[in-house]
Amino acid sequence: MRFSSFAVESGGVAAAGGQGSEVRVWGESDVLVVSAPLPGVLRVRLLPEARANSLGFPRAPVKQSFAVRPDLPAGLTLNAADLEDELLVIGAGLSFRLDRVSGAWQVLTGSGSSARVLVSAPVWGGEAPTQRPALDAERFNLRRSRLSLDAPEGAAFLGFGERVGPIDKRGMHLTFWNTDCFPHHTETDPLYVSVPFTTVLHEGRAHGVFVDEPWRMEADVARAHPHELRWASAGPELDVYVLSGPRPADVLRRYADLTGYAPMPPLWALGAGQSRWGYRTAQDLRDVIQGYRDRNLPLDSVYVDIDYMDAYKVWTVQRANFPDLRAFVREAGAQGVKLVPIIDPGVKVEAGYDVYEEAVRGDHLVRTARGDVLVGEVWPDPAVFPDFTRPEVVNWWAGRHKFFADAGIQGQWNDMNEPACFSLREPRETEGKTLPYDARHGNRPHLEVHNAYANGMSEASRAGYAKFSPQVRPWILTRAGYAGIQRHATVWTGDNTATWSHLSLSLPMIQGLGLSGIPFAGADVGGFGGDTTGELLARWYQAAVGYAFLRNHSALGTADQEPWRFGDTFTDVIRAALNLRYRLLPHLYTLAQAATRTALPVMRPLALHWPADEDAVREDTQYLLGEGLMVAPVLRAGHRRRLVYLPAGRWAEVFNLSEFGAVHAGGQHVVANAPLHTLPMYLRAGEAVPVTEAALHTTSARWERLSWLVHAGRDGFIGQLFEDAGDGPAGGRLTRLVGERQGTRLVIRREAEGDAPAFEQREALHILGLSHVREVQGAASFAYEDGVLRLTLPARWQTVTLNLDEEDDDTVPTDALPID
Ligand code: MIG
Repeated sequence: MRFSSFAVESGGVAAAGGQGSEVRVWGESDVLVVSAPLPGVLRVRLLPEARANSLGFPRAPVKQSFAVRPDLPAGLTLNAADLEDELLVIGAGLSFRLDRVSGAWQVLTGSGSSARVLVSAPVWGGEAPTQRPALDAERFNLRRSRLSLDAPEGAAFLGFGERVGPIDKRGMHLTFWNTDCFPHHTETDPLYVSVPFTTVLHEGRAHGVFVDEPWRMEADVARAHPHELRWASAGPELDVYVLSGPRPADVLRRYADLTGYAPMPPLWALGAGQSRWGYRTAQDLRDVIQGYRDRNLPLDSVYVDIDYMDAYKVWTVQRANFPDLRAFVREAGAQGVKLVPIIDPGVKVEAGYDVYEEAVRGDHLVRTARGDVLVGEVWPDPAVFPDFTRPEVVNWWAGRHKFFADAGIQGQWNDMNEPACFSLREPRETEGKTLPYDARHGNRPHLEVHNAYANGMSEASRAGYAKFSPQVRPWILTRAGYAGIQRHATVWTGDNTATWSHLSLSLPMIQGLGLSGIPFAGADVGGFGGDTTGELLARWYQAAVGYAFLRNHSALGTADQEPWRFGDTFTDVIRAALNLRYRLLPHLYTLAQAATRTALPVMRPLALHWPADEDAVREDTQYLLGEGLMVAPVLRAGHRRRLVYLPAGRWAEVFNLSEFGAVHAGGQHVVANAPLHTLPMYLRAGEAVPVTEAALHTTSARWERLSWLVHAGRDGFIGQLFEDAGDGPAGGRLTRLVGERQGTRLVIRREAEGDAPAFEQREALHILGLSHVREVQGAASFAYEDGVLRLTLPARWQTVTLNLDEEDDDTVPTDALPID
């Protein structure tokens, strides 16, 4: 019998059965611990060979997680029952069944005849993934702990962090090892961000599996073995969380309940950014800002890459290039533009350089297996690496941010935090250009904490700005990350290339990050490596209208790719795309705020809202902004039309966020006409989306002019709007616009929670789908234009009532799953 003994523990007191917060099972050598951290979440710690591996057998060692939020409340109560050779544990709305003889286990939802198996591990441990053995797999025992889960026919596996490939990762072999690879290709794995969390869709229902191990891991997603999801970790255990659904949105919410929600970004971070590796001086940036303003192009931020530093020394500025950083930040600010500087982790070794001296004095650095400070080469050469896995080092680094905060900066770009290391003074075994497997972080090997390195660095940045500039919202951009990174930073997808395939790839990559609990993400617009073209750049800006993070960035030595570099035709198309973005900001900001409460990403894959529709689940060339606004950019050179998949419901073509076109029944593909200046969009019946006017930069998220684009369904419609100052402390007003059909009337109400605005909002409604309105009460004016009812509203309106003709019955009910 593999598991001969078990104990139910509550507050450290063990009993042989009954109730407690933890059920621990053990036998000759293995340990398994079940707990229920949150409703709908069961945690199963698997410790094979624990007797040989861990201190305190048959207890499980205390574990510090980089992913789980630090303020997680105490776990829920479990009930355990010993049924001969089977152990049954019930808690958190789930049940866990263990065959004590074989070690096979399952997690189920529901009970009796409605019970469904979510996760099934038919053998204890299981075989290692067989694909692509890593370098030195044997010597470092990279597949030390293993788990095989059933992968039922037809199930789709979403998420897993930052990955190439389609939305469904079934058929892929994935490695969790944050890697700086330039250039990456459409087959490269792994990339910069590792999140061992997947949402499994099966028969229209969702559940989640999260393996909280920062150790190097692999997952074989039904590739080598078509009906198994195999995990392997270089660490001594697998810490598995099973999250119940039934909707993908439930899984994401539970994952964020466990690992934390993203904080609210300032509004300017949703505006347009311009960057380039090659902007060197304050004058370069001044010219860029002027270039935008001269051409009436919206811009909210400029980025400055490594060349601003003095000899690549972090927390320094080369005086000749930036004579007065603070003055420049103020000057850019007067144009509505924020400055975001890059910071790398590598610290130059140089006697007398205060950052280096402090790091050495404070014992803040990563060491070699022998115990010396580890020295490598990055941009600074030689360079040493702060050990961001230790809280005191995070604290020290946070303190360094005073340097930028004092200059009036509130955003930061953290690069190279995989960590990247071009070469080592003393070569040792490793994987990719990073630190050696056996480097030391306190007493942990690099192999254990590599993936979590960026989390500590970004946590420090957020904490630093929060401390030194408490009046504004910090905004941090990171390249690398592990589960939980969403608490600290927005992710950009690193070094893509100026190719059409990378434009296409950006959509499943960003959506995959969203499905990995990271709602704020974006890709370099125009492509980082290689020379872009006017057409590619224009189409990229269109596709990026719904990126949560929109920034044009390119590599040193590539052709200039600011929006005006390819002639007026393309500049005009790009301006139109940027104007769309700025007009959509009320909606995007509302989605951003929703992300901080629901974990639903800004750019949503169709799979989130239509998990039972196979065409929707597999569609990765389109995305949703909210439940009902579909965006279908052109992703191919020369194309002027494209196929668009519309899920169930009725969808109206929307042009330029102001005109409606044909209405299509969903559940089919339609052809969109998309000449160069057009970004195809569709609004679903039952949805209302708030938009404003174009602007050259953001100011406040209290929109003085607001229009609702409404596609009325048979039952009416619903829309949401979040407003606040756009920066500073949290708090604001959430408004629901509700249109409700009551017999032959449609009553439109505005329901607001939170502070009332201290200004007069000028509001209008543009409603499609109501062609027979006879009479309107409560509006300032109304008129029909091409079948669209246009209403202007008096200040502080509350209700508008439309009297409809009986025969107005040409819409069908909405059938989207409600989310909030
Ligand atoms: O070794 O700072 O992904 O955005 O421009 C390259 C220079 C370092 C990689 C980043 C890229 C940035 C570049 N960096």
